[in-house]
Amino acid sequence: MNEAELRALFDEIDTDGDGRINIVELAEGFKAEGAHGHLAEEVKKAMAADANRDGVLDFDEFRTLLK
Ligand SMILES: [Ca+2]
Ligand SMILES: [Ca+2]
Repeated sequence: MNEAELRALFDEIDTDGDGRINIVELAEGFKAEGAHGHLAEEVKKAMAADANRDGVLDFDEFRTLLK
């Protein structure tokens, strides 16, 4: 996934457009992608990428997650 694709996906998940993905947006995003497995587990795994522990994923953290 290149930078532009990452940005597009980020913007898609960031439904309120504040430049950060919160846990609700993340859960909705996984649902929209038709995530397999346990949704809560997927969200928990994703939030492990929250390096500065502010409870939301910024673009850098999101990029790290999908790398
Ligand atoms: Ca957001
Ligand atoms: Ca963060």
